[in-house]
Amino acid sequence: MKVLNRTVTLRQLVLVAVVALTVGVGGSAVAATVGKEAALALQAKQANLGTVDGFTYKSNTRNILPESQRFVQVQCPDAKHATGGGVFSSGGYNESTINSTYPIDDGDSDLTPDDGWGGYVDNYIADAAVTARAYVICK
Ligand SMILES: [Ca+2]
Ligand SMILES: [Ca+2]
Repeated sequence: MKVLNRTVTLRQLVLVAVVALTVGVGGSAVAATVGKEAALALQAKQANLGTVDGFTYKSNTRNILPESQRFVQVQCPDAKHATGGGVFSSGGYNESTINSTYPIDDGDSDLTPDDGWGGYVDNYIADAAVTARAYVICK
């Protein structure tokens, strides 16, 4: 067989195939590790920022992976209701946008969006995550 104007034996082809398979399996292992790290990075980081005059401030932070849109949300403590909130993104000009920000209903007995705050964040960066954070003020 001729490949790139060189005569290649069957044995050489098998060797190339084995190397390619090994690299492929190694690549899958690396991809699995990267996927696991990405999943860990995506885990929510909730923070209670304190209570003043009955108003409780909370935030929740998550990474928005490259070239993707994700929802970030934070819930009020039980028996408290959202009175306001917002969404932050660490991305700069032309790197990220806050697609939306609004009070959410988290599946309690009513349909009133009184349980927290959330929003969609877009990350346009090809090779880096941005940090998104939702804030809620609850009373
Ligand atoms: Ca509700
Ligand atoms: Ca509620």
